Amino acid sequence: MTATAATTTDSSGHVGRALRRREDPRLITGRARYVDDISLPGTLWCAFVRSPEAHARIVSIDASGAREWPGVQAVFTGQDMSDLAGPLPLAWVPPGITVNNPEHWPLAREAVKHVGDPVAVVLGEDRYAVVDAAEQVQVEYDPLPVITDPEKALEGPPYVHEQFGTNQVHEWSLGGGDLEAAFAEADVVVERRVVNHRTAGAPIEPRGVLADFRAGSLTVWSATQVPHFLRLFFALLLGMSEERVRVIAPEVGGGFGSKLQVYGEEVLAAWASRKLDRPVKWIETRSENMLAAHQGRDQIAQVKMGAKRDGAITALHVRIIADLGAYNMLLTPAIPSLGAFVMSGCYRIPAIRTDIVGVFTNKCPTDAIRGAGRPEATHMIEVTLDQLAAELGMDRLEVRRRNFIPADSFPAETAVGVVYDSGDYHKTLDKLLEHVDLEAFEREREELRARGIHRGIGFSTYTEICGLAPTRVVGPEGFGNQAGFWESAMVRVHNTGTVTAYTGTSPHGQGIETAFAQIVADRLGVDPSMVEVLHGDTGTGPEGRNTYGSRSLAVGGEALARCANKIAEKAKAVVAHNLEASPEDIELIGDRFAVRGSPDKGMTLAEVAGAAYLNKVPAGMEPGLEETTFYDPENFVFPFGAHACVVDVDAETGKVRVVRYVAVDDCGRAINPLLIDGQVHGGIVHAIGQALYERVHYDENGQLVTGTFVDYALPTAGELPSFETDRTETPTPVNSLGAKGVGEAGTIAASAAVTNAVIDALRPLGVSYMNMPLTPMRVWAAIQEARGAAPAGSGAEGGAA
Ligand code: MCN
Repeated sequence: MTATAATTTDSSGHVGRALRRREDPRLITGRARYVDDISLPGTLWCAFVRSPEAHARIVSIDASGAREWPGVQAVFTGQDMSDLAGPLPLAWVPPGITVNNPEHWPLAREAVKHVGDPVAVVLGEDRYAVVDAAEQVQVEYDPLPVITDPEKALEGPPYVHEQFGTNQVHEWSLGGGDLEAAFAEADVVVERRVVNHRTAGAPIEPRGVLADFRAGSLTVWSATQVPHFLRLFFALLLGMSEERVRVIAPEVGGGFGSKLQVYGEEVLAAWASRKLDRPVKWIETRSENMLAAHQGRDQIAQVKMGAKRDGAITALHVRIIADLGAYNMLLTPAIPSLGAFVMSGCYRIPAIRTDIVGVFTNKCPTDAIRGAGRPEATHMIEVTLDQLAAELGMDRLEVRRRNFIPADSFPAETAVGVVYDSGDYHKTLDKLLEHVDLEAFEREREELRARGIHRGIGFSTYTEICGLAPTRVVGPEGFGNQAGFWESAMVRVHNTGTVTAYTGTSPHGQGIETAFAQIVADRLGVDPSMVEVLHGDTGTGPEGRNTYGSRSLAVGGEALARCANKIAEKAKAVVAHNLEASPEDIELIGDRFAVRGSPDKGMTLAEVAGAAYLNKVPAGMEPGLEETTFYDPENFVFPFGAHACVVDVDAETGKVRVVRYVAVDDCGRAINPLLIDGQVHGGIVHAIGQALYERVHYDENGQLVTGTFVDYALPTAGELPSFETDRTETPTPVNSLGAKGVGEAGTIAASAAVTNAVIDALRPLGVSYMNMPLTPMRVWAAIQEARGAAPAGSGAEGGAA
């Protein structure tokens, strides 16, 4: 699915080379080990009884039928878990504000708040019998009024959680500059309602957990992005000490943010294993995943942008209503805030303000889904910027160029006080236009129009904030987490000179094992095949902070680079000691630590290790060759890029076809271009999916209408063109690798490019604005509305749900 430009960025060393993913052979030959592949003798299987009601009081639960079912060992309800030390965690709250936070238990206790809320669990010997048994559990519900529309929810009752007397979860603002004066200065102000609808994580593998409490210790295998977080919360909630808890994330099967969570099902499995003294396993079905794994986006934004006649943006004000669903989960209320930090996009905007209101509704909770707040922000900015250009009668790219933060002004502080590390936005846009011949496009467009085909092109230029850390910003003194944010690494050189590298990140599809081996190999003078990269097991390497927010490379990779540097430094001292030279004179040349000027005089890593383990080291130095590093960066990193999308719209049916997609991204120094392309591809698909097909939809009774992949339309290769990717490399000064993140870039950029392309195609028909998802029905309705054939509001603005 690709046409890729550069494959190699550096002629020396392994970093920069497009090495194939070492993960893939096991994945594509079925040799990878997922949770479901792990079997322990005596395991009990779980099946959850989930609420069919969106909001109801639990009157009674009669589990007698299930208890009598063959092979059933236990049935538990919420009341049975009263020994849990506390409810499920909300770990990150924007500082200085009040967040209404209802208790959220693994099994609902008195009332259910959304369809799929678990009320009971059946445990038994047989995987399938427990599902049948769960159907025997009789739950009497007393239905309560349901609210699903977040705007109505803010107006008054019914309340999702009666005790707060409101559906508002929280209010939070971030701004800088004199907004009122900046709008007064503007010649033109555009205002649009930008709806970013709810999506699902839809990982390849649903969730799964196997918990084994044995002789006072708990081992849990879980399809999670955050094994270290799970260990902490298992310990806290079960009243155990952390060293007695080990969490392993084997092959995870993708997460896309939806496995950055401490789920009730995980806690329940651990709790039940201890209670019953048996291993406990739960493998989620796809429809359960659609019902009960956290979802994402779901924001309605009123976006107001002011500019001078020459296109200079003076002000941006965004008011977001974020539908957070029925509960706060690990990071729920913090997610919309992440967008606020980059609401300037690539532009110099003197005054800016984001006001966020979080709202409870009777839906599954939202939390981080790939991009988490930043796709929403980019969509708001880039779609509104096109609207502004139309209002000004200016070229869309010209308005962008007019406002780009110039390359020579980095590090650049935005109006909200965020400091962008490095950037060259003109360069990525120039490179994009090398691939997209706009004159040829216009000629083609005219020809197609004559044949009744409406072709459009849309652009999106973006920057994002990633590399989650540093503690000074996201820790207790900053944005309000209880924990520090850094990453760890450990490098062990074995007697034979092979290397084991441990990372505190926990990849689940990104290809980190390949990239991290490249980084370590270069620093130690070995081939990447000699470096084994281990991750996702709290029982092995040091404490870790895991994978999300495109942090693994920029934070975890840098930690590993620094750790390998420590090994290299020790190696130099050992070589100097053994060859009677000065450590300053030892340098790594190819595969040898050699004496400068005498390349024949040197030692390979294997020889260094041999000496180090024989204690042939300088006086006072410890034997062995193993180091640990914790790295807490000074700043985030800010990747950027320019994307273009070409679409054809069939005005008769409203069907949109993506004809071409070109992406030029800059994630600083490219460690492995092949991995970057893979990430960009996946990210773009994610966003095209949202723009055109995917939508989690609840009806007004809170019933999930899109509970399967038949109704929740994930795009397949059949709907997509071959992507064209290229890149520029603007190193970050934040880390020694010069690398920024890329795992979310495509998702962050692409929905605006697609939306702008569709609007561009439809402008001649009188359609000037549309909200996602741009389904045939909605596009058709917008065309009818523009033709005066349908009432206003039938299509273009889109609903809230
Ligand atoms: N990379 C590189 N050079 C760079 C930057 C990154 O070679 N300058 C490579 C890295 O080595 C890594 C990949 O690109 O193999 C992504 O790295 P990074 O941007 O650090 O992102 P993370 O590894 O932290 O991954 C998290 C990110 C997020 S937040 C989501 S959500 C997401 C994503 O990655 N979920 C994914 N990509 C995914 N890919 C798969 N297959 N499955 C998911 O669930």
